[in-house]
Amino acid sequence: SHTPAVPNGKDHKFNPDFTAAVINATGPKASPRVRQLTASLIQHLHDFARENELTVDEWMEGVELMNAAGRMSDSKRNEGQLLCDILGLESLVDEITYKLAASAPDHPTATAILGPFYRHNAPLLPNGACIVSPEINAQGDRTWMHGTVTDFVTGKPIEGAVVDVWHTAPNGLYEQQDPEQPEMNLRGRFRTGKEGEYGFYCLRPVPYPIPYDGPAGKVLKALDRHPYRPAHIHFLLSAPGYKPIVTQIFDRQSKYIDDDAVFAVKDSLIVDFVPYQGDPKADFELPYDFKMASF
Ligand code: MBD
Ligand code: FE
Repeated sequence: SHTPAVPNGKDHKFNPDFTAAVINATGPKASPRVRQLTASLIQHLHDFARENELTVDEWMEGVELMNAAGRMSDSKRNEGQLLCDILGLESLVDEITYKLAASAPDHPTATAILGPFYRHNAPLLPNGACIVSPEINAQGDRTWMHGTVTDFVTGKPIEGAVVDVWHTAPNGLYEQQDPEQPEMNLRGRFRTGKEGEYGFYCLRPVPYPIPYDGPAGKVLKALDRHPYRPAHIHFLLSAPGYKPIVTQIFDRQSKYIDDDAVFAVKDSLIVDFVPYQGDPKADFELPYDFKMASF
């Protein structure tokens, strides 16, 4: 009868041969990329367990953490992503994915992580519209944000680019976390005009804690870390013929600008809100130009 090879038959799982056998269990139809990624993942996971002499109880705690994150991973509570964020993984893969774009001379707008609170199909609004519900607009620092979207090589305006924006209310909650806010509050999509121009009213955001009453919070607590993010506004830019840009901008004056719980701040994305006199609808002005790279 067939004698099973390592890994099924031998009592020496500490042996690196065991890891090789697990990796080699991958079949011939696995795609090269899947083969490469899983081989590396298995290697690192096994090394991690060996180096730390991981116990069954400790491993099971990790499993339960992932299961708990999974149970919360609806659109309102994307804890799988949040766990990655507090471990710096989303920021790292953002950097790896976009490092070439960011190192080009006079580079396009830097990227930053998407985060767990993006929603598709934010309302398409005309330039000059306000993304804040009237009730909440009265509670915050009203801001006129405006600028252009241009091609970073030619400097030419990009007409018809879509600026998709989202940020939190003054209570630190995104609209989908907060039953008091109207649907799609503090979200909008704006299309640039002939000169690449866009403009909308929003609020000057505030620093706030990421959700810390779930698995991510448990990890932060165990690590003696705080859950706060500096004040930020999210963007997803897209335009025909151009690489989409996922990014955030950060308020220079905000607490936690140097200590973001999810490690997303980049110097080139730090902005200044300017006290604004010229407009009865705004307390601050925020000029900001985006630069995109063509495919
Ligand atoms: C956020 O608001 C956010 O932007 C990220 C990246 C993670 C958690 C909460
Ligand atoms: Fe955010």
